[in-house]
Amino acid sequence: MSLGKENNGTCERSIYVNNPHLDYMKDDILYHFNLATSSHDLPAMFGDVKFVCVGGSPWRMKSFTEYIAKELGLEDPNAEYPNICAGTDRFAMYKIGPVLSVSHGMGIPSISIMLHELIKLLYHAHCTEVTVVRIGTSGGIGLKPGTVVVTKQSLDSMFQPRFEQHILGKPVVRSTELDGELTEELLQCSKELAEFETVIGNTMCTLDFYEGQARLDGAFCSYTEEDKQSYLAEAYAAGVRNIEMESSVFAAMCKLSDLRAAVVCVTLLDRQKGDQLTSSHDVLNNYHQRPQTLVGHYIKKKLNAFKKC
Ligand code: R2B
Ligand code: URA
Repeated sequence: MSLGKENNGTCERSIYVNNPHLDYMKDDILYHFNLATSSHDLPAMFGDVKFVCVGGSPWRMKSFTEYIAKELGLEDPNAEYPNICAGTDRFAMYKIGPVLSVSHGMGIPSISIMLHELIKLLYHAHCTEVTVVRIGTSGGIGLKPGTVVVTKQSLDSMFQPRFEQHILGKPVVRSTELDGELTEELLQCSKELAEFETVIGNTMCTLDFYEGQARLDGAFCSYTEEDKQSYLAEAYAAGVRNIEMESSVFAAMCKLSDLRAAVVCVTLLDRQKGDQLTSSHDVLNNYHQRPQTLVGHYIKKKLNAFKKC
């Protein structure tokens, strides 16, 4: 499918998939969503989607849907929000109006499977003008816990803005560039809300929570506190303000499919001060809601602007 689709004389931004084999498939089974083109009317189910929010936990993605329903005035006290992916426990998916909310589990392999199927779903549903935001948690560097970071660039563990994957046994490097305008719009939303600190910064994406993030509290550790601190200082000098585990492949895959994308993660602790998550359940819960609140405000603002057009 081509990049832009002519529609009533206007060029709408479509979802781009780059796979000639898809054209020859009679059915496309989105196995981890328990959906398929032959058994589900994907355009009817998802054709109106304009915003997709993805996050690690199924529970949090359901709570995001409940929150956004209230914010958009689409709440129905008698309605349950059914998990569209019921029938599989791999991922959970909820929809309210033009907002789709999908869980992706932890780490690059898990989110990458979800994104392949999500991108095909949006493509089969003929969606246009879709914005995708990952809302999540992270460890901060030099920031007060609870600060929200909107990612400027997703960097690998050597502080390069790239995502490397092996395809047919060969390394393929992809760009992790995100949408600069969307990043700035999200920062502006945070200023309007004035509820918590938000910064724009680079995000380091790692393959592991423990050794990959220079923690001293894993089952194995072959470095000293000084080694850890000097690595985190190097990261800070490269503009890294937080560390998480999915942003690189998220940025790379959204860029390949021409999806407007952003990453918004709250920092749960300052990694220069420790490794363990010692804050109370209530404090962590409050932090978890911050990316949701920010993205909720952004969606509401955009939808109000659409209505005025
Ligand atoms: C943030 O938090 C998770 C690890 O606790 C991981 O999915 C991530 O990116
Ligand atoms: N998620 C991460 O990946 N790292 C942290 O330190 C906290 C949350």
